[in-house]
Amino acid sequence: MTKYPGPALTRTNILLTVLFTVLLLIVWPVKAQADDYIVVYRSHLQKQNMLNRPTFPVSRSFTIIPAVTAQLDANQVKQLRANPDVEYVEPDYKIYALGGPDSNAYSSSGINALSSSQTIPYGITMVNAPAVWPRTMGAGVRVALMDTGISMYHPDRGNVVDSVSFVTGEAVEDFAGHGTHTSGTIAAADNDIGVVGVAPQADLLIAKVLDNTGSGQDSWLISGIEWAVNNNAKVISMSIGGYNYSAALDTACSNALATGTLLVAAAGNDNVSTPSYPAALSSVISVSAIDQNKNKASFSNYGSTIAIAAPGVSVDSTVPISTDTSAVADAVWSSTSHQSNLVTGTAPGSVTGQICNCGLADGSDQDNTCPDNVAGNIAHIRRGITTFAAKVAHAQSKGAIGAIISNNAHGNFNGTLGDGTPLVVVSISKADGDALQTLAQSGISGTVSVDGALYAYYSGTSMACPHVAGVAALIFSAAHYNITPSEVSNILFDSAQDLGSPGRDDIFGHGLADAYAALTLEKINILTAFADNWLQPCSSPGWCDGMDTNQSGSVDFVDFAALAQNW
Ligand SMILES: [Ca+2]
Ligand SMILES: [Ca+2]
Repeated sequence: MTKYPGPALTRTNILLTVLFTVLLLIVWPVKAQADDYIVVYRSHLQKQNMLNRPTFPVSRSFTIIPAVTAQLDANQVKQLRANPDVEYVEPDYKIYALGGPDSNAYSSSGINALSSSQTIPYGITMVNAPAVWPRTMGAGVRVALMDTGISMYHPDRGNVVDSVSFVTGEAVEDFAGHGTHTSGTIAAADNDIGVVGVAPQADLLIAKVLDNTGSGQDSWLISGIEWAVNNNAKVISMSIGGYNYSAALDTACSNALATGTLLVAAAGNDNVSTPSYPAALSSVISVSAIDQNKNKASFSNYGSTIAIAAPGVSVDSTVPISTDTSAVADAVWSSTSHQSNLVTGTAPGSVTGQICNCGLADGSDQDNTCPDNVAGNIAHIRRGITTFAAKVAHAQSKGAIGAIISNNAHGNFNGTLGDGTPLVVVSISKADGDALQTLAQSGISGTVSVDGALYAYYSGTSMACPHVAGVAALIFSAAHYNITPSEVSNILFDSAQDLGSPGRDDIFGHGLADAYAALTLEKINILTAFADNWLQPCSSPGWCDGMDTNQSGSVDFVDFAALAQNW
């Protein structure tokens, strides 16, 4: 065997190699690539032990599962996987909103302006919600929405009892549109405008777990589920999905179900049988989409995990005005319109009042503070120094109802608030601002308006999911005892309108969700339970906990009378 001698390792060669390597590191510093991971410990105690002496920077910590999230490089992942305290480490997968505007979403004139009447979208009727509204509109039931947030100052917004953003650097305010749309299908207000949701009196818990582009990560969703459970959500609606299975998300959903929360998710929009998560998890009700004719939506996923179907094609619901690119902003004074742009995050509508100079509205001195008479009037704010959000918040704190932000450089501009505002806010050019500044000194009134679509047609299994979440809320609300999530899902499935091949199938699951049939079945169930348990002792916690109204230890005629009163 011939050995080929390699180059001699002379001192000069070694030195050159070292120098070259150092040079390489200086010119191209090689940083180990770090990605987002979920690190799941064997117990909460073991997780806490690590947090007491962290060996890596933790970005999120959970209570619903013994886990944290962190940015880790391959070497750190390897070390953690070898750590006996760690059960597993998995990538923090991306998840996405599963619906969006139709091609003509905003073009229909009927939904653009606020009219003096309310229309019931076809899907609300198709799930038979109006038929049960005389009995319940979902009052007293908390439905948590895992989505892109909500347009907080939408005039047809449902009853939001609490909200939080789990998206770093983004407020709850929905600049995507998706979350406002799904929230409207669940609980848009029953009033004389726009649309109405399946359960318009339900209490909404808004968790922003998708950013303003509609994407998120499993860990953000887990944070949202944890928050929903801690805030006594009865239903969690997830119009979200991705094709990567996460054991951490699986455990979080199972734990949420075990604490009494029903979970519903969109099946996915790729017309495939591939399981999408969280929908395909065993603890989650997976919803496929149908159209106005109760046919499968062309895009809807299908397969063995589909549990139920609901309308998801061209669904009319609420959207933030700033998602309408043809929305029109206007600022009028001296009987003249001045070229204006809406400031993203503005409330829709039109306000009229005195225009008051607020300078930079940063509160730094008298010239840059809104005067007291701005209350109930319009603030004129100059651009510069601080954020539009801070300026508008200052004007709001002084009671302004609208704001005009004028440029500090030539021409017009587009601005964005970090959060939503109840004020109508537009921007104007520097030239118009300079003129307005002078006019406002001697007193002038004007009108600020933002007009555009507050409703739009969206399609996706994302639109089907909140129909089912709403029907579940109606069942919880109407139930005559402490009903459990598994009892609610059984009622949902057993009362669904069978579609397609007889019985459960892989396209429609158990069929179309039907609120009227569900509440009828709930009544039959309760009567059956009364008959089966009449005068029997309530030995263990169960259904008669909520039915034994006189706490006699069994269900009797007193309890039946109480039931009949609320029938
Ligand atoms: Ca309405
Ligand atoms: Ca069927």
